Amino acid sequence: MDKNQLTRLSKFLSLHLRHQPQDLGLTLAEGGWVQVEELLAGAARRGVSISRAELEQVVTGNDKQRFAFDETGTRIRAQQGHSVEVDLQLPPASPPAVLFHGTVAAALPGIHQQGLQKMQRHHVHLSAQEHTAQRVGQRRGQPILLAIDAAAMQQAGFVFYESGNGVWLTDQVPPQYLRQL
Ligand code: HQG
Repeated sequence: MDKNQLTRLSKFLSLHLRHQPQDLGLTLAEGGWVQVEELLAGAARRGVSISRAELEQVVTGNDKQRFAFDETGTRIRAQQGHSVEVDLQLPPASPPAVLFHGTVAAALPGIHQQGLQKMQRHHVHLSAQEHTAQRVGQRRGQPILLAIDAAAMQQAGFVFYESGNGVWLTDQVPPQYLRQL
């Protein structure tokens, strides 16, 4: 597959493994998993023919490691970013002292007032690296970087999770833990 085909397939998988599994006749099991065979059959019914080899290429070649197989290789899931109700069963983890979030100016009034909220997703998404947060912000325009005092949050009892692809997740970030860079 060339790069465009990979991107198209990655978007197709994101749509169905995070947001609309029912469109392919799928239900996400605990942990967000679906049977690979059911996924491929569901896609085929919609006229999207995907081979096992192509699926493996998307999983391993994905720039953000968005998807993962289970240890047996028979199930697949999105590592984060779901909008459907799903418990990813991630264990709480200890974050780096400072985390980053990339956003845009239009979001700042709301963020100053309510802190970072999860919006349509299950968690607020944070990055350990500034440049990653920069890229996330850039999706929406001129990026604005926020630093999060994760150490203070953890001390105050907020719980963090690390997704399989290194995104830090938490329920919310109140304004007092945010600083604009
Ligand atoms: C903003 C992509 C107003 C927040 C990326 C963001 C990431 C508020 C937007 C992942 C707010 C939500 C997540 C408040 C937060 N008032 N605006 N109180 N609180 N916001 O897409 O972090 O390609 O749900 O700043 O690379 O941008 O999907 O979150 O601008 O890793 O794998 O509301 O999605 O990954 O937007 O991105 P999103 P995000 P994938």
